[in-house]
Amino acid sequence: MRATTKRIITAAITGAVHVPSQTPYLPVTPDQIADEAVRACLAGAAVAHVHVREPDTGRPTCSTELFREVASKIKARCDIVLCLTTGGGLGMTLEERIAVVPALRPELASFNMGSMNFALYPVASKIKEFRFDWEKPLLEGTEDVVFANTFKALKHFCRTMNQHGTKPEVEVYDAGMINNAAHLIDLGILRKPVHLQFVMGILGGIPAGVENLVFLLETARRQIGDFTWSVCAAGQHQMPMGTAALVLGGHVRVGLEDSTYLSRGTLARSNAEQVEKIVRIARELGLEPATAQEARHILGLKGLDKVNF
Ligand code: KMH
Ligand code: ZN
Repeated sequence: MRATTKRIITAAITGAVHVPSQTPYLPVTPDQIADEAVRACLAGAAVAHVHVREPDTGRPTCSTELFREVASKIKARCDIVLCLTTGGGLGMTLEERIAVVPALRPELASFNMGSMNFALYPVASKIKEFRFDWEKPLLEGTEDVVFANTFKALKHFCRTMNQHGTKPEVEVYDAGMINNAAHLIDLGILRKPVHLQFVMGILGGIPAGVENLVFLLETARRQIGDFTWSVCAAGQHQMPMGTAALVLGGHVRVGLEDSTYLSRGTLARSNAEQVEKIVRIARELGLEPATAQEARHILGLKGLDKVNF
């Protein structure tokens, strides 16, 4: 069989990792987040991974009202697949994080496959001036934070997604999380075919690197069998690891959630700029960005007519 040349490009629009003081281009208000997602779609993204922030301060939140506002604004303007976060942000409870799934019944939602240190504190000392008083304590506090996703929580999140027809996008930050996913598959809770997002280069997770990506892929093939997969990598690793994913037959995520830069020393002015760059790279490799409809087919999603926003 001929391998498909279509690759799903996800744009992770704003996240909960970066703070507004790192870049003036980080979208914060519902209109900014929606505009960025629509522009990313026009540039070739088939999926927008969405977090929301308090409009006045840029602080990450998981308000279902804000999610609804953003999601409906995007849906009114384009057919991009929305992958809503259930990772949320630091300090959010499990119930707060999962609430968006029953409320909006999205096609796709992130599903963080285990607990880990999730450390952002080295960034704090690099920021000269903070615009908001929540930013420094939040970054520094990650020296003593565990991003908790116990098996009990994983089962609850996955069952909730199953109940609402939301496909889990399995976020894998390290090899042990593949083991966790295989366990949930064995229990019949996580349904195949699974979609894995390998998240590389987080302090607390696996370092970014081609050898490590190959190791994750081989481990997943042994443990899970067939699956679809994508790569996102933090900071300077974003484009090189995205390119490696394309070469190895995977899909790719870019976006300001993972890197505020377009290239060394140059801030990305929008998510669309990063999408355009990875589209250029893909085309040089003889690959084409999948449309949102093609992404729905590849991932086996329920369709935009079945969401609740
Ligand atoms: N922030 C990324 C490192 C989520 O939103 O659930 C991973 C992520 C997880 O996107
Ligand atoms: Zn995210």
